[in-house]
Amino acid sequence: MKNLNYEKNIKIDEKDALIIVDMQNDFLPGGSLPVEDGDLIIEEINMTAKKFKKSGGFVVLTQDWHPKNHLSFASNHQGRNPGDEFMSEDGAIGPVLWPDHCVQNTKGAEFHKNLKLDLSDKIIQKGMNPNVDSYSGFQDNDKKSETGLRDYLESINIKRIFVCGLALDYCCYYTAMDGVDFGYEVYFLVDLTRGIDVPEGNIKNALENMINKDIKFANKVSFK
Ligand code: VGL
Ligand code: ZN
Repeated sequence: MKNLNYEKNIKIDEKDALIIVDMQNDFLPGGSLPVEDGDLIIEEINMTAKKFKKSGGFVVLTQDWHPKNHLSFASNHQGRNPGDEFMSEDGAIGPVLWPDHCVQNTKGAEFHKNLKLDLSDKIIQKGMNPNVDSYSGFQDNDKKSETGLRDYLESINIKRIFVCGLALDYCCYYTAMDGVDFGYEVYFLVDLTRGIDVPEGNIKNALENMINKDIKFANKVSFK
């Protein structure tokens, strides 16, 4: 893989939005679908959110918000286990089945207690249709319905989005890719994500696809 090239001297203004993806208990250590070291990015995400607010930018949280009967859960398929390969024809579910996670109104679906919710301007929930998963913060996996994120960003005249949170190779990745398709200049905050890497090699693939999509990469030292 090519080395990631980090942008420098980014100055945040009122046309910029930080998209903090799925920083929920179930994706953090101790949760049902924990992303390794996911907790290590919380403080830096808070600092970055503060920077956006101070500079006139916006902060959006996404929240995975599934009904109990969601078909991405292995428990809703006879004889299947979390991690089993599963791909529905229209891409609505897959490429693997998950443990039950982020079930509506459970502790696991709540944002981590250390995440500074008062810095956020908007919460976008996704994954409510039991038959379709929604990795992207913008739309369902089958691309048939949107979450409201695009409408919100349009209403406040956002031109650039900065993606961070969990997980790098699922919800962050799909959010970033859709961001490009929906006309935004997209920055991926690599330090402020952690990945699942299921199936193996998934993180590498995601990064390569984002490079090829002309998504820009940023880290701690990228901001002015
Ligand atoms: C996610 C798998 C299932 C994520 C959500 O937030 O990356 N991954 N649901
Ligand atoms: Zn989910």
